[in-house]
Amino acid sequence: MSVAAQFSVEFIQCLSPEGALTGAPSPLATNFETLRDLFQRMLYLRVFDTKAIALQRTGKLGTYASALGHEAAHVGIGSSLLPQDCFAPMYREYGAQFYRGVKPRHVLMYWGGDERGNNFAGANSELGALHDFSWCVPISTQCLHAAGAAMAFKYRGEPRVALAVCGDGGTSKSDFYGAINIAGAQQLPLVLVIVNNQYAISVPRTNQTGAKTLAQKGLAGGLRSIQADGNDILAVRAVLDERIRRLVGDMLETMYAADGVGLAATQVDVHERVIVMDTSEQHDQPVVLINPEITDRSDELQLAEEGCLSVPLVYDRVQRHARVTVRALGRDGQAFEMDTEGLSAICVQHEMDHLLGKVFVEYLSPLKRDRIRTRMLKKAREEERAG
Ligand SMILES: Cc1ncc(C[n+]2csc(CCOP(=O)(O)OP(=O)(O)O)c2C)c(N)n1
Repeated sequence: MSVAAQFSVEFIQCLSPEGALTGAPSPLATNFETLRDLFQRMLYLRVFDTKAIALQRTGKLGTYASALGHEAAHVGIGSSLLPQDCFAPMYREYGAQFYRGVKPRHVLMYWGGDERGNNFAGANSELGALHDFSWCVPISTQCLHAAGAAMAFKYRGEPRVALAVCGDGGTSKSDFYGAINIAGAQQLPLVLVIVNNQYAISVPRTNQTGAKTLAQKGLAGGLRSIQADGNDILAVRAVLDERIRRLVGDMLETMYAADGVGLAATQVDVHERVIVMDTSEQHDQPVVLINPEITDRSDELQLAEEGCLSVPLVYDRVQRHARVTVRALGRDGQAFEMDTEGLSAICVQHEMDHLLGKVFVEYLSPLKRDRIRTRMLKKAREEERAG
């Protein structure tokens, strides 16, 4: 008998139930400032949840979906999302939503029967969560809403992801499978997080599905699927940050193989705000910029020749700022600021343009652009003829 295909589901746990490290510490595990912030946010959520339950039990609040025991999962999600991403919650992910501008009073308004608490884009828009969907009680329909948003990001070439959360029970719904299917088929920037609390109201997980793991449902649609200990914030973050780490590794490999000095994620058709560059002579000093932002530009300009892996064999002179300062997260997830000049400054500006969908030839005169277009069409036709 031959085997058509084989799959496995990785399990990530960084902390034992007693809180001890299970292996080598991840970069996040030694970043005490971030750890303190994550712990404070989990504690804040627990305190809020305890109060909300008390209000509900004393008849001062209507239905309330408790987040007890979900703190690490929700705070892990909130801390890994970027502001421009899109979050599609179910009905209890307050710990993630507090990162995005939602306030405890909105939660209490909504569950108290005032729908204005659920209107992030309207009356409360100044508070943030502008890119997010509202709480979604119809089970797993939010997975399709997020898939739609991810489809739009891909179509518009925007470096953003959509992330939806559903429960273990929610994975039994066709909406969930539909989202997985379209995400795999169209390679969408969609992340689906299943928070498995073992029950869908009174129905245990074992009655919900015959699947050994819930993560394997993603494999069926062609998605990379990982299982993590949801009570372990380091594991939750390791999984959610892993996609970026893998992307950075692939991008560096592509850049060095093509003998380039910089590459933006959008050039490899990945809609994330990630840049890799190496302007050192020996090509041995890689720089990784995650979610980069130019914070300062010199008035002085420089004119220099540029080329681009996306427009092969085209070189021309472009005017840029002589020096720029860029702030970003590095490969280890730590924020840093870098002053650049010369080739390094050109590279930062060139790659930042890519993240905005702009290629360096757009700075050239219309005549030059026409000539380049004609040359490229001719080359494409020749390649087509040659098979
Ligand atoms: C379409 C639909 N059917 C039924 C319900 C009623 N309902 C509310 S919560 C729930 C259980 C959901 O379980 P799970 O997805 O595991 O999420 P959990 O609340 O346990 O985190 C159900 C069936 C609903 N909200 N929507």
